[in-house]
Amino acid sequence: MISEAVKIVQEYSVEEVLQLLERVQPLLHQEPRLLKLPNKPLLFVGDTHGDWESTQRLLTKYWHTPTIFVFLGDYVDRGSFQIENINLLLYLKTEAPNRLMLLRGNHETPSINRAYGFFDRVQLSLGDVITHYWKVFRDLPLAAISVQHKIFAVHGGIPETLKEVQDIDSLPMEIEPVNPITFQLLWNDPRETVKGFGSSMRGDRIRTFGQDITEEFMAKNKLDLIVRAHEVFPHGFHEYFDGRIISLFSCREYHGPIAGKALHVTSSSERNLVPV
Ligand SMILES: [Mn+2]
Repeated sequence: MISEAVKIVQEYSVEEVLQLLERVQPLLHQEPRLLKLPNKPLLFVGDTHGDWESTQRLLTKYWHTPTIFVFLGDYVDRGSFQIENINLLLYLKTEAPNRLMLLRGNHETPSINRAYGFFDRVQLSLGDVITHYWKVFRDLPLAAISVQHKIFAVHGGIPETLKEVQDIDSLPMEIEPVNPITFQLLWNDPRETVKGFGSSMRGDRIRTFGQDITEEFMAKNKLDLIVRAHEVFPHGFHEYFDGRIISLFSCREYHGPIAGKALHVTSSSERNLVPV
């Protein structure tokens, strides 16, 4: 299945890419902004940034199992196979919408695509179709929750002004996220040294958050774990706050080699970091 999908995506014409984007957009549009994950084993995948070999390896490894894939965003920009990477994931979404969940990362936005390569790459290889990708990115869900495994999944982190986790469901679908809650879901970072919310080197509208915020959020929402991405670690993962948050990075190359990791959660909620 995966090797067939890879072949299909490799041979796409511009017309076929447009058809794919038109097929997948309504599918994503009808998903809730806060996905409820099914009662199944889960594989969480961090940033892939155009490293579609990493994506293929993980898909191949678990596709024949009952595992549901939860990709945490940042599919495009930077790597060599950005278009192939996002097209493969979107194609599989159309073929098996319940097998993989695609969350939005901060790189699935126009301003970041203009700065980090996806805009130029699309313009060069496909012509004037970037706005069709942006409509698809607008409709990607923003977070996911597993009641059974007690896991919350998001690209960045906990937003400062989020009152109830259910409020994520009523966030607007924006091509360029302006809503501060949406923006911070995609951008915020946990920090061991921060109490409450703190400033971020990444920018004015972005916040860092400490263990106190994390514990409060988790208690309120009956969670055991937050899985997020958004930061590079040489070993592909980092545990924050005594393992309350696991941060994943799933590329095998990023200014040098990376031992990319994904997180597999079994039906009995056992957690295993798996190499990409
Ligand atoms: Mn990111």
